[in-house]
Amino acid sequence: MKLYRTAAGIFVEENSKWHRLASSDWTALVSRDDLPSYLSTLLQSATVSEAPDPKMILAPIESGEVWAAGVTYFRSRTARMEEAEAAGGGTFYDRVYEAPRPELFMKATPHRVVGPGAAVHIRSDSKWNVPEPELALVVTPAGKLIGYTIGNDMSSRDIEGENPLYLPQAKVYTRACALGPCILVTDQLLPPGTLISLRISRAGNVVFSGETPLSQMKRSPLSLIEYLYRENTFPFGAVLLTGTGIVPPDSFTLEINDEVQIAIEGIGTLVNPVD
Ligand code: DO4
Ligand code: MG
Repeated sequence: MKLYRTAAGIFVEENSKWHRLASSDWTALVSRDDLPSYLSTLLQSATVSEAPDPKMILAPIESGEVWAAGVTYFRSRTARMEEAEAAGGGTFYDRVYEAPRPELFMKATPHRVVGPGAAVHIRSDSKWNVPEPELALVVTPAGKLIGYTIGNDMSSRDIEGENPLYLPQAKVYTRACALGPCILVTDQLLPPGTLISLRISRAGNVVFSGETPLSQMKRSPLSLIEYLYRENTFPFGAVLLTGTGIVPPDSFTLEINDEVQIAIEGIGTLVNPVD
């Protein structure tokens, strides 16, 4: 079951049939611990509607916060160790990869997030930028996992590599995060073989592509949620990005007008231009 937030209301897609919900209160819906069963019950008596116009689809967040985990894949650990070596920060990443406590950072508030088709941004004071394709967990105020979406954790690698203390500037700025296109509503874990793939196109040509199965992630979604909710409250819930396992080579940087396409099996594809 997939839940879409759109400019024309909230839609559910199940088995290629679309239903428009009577409620337009997105935050109340994604705050429900029983969302999977609640929607199943609603759909039993819901009438079928037209599919929403894809241009109307919005990011699946209205209130709340986006957080992110880092260095949860070996590929990210190695890329970070290389980029921070000259600054003396090389061993931090190795240590956090091995440590029980994960790296967690605040990524975005809703006004910094874009939805499908809207442009993600590269900082004008950075020369080395990459998208990070990540599985995103949708978590209720009570800390319950109720679904998944796709996240792009846009990152300025030269800024974070210059000094690990610059991480918030490398990660948090206007339009540094894309989410969407929907929430796959389920409280089940995804199969470990689920593939995350990234394709970056420039003037119609693919300039980078890569993929990783979820099984390469070192930490479990539930342990990341447990750490995030320790000593922390989320009155409107949280979206938690789970880290990247796909990093383009060091010679690659995003350019204005590139197109970033991230697909996760079972959820869909998130496409954003870059400006
Ligand atoms: O500490 C750097 C950030 C790591 C990150 O965002 C990732 O691994 O996805
Ligand atoms: Mg990341």
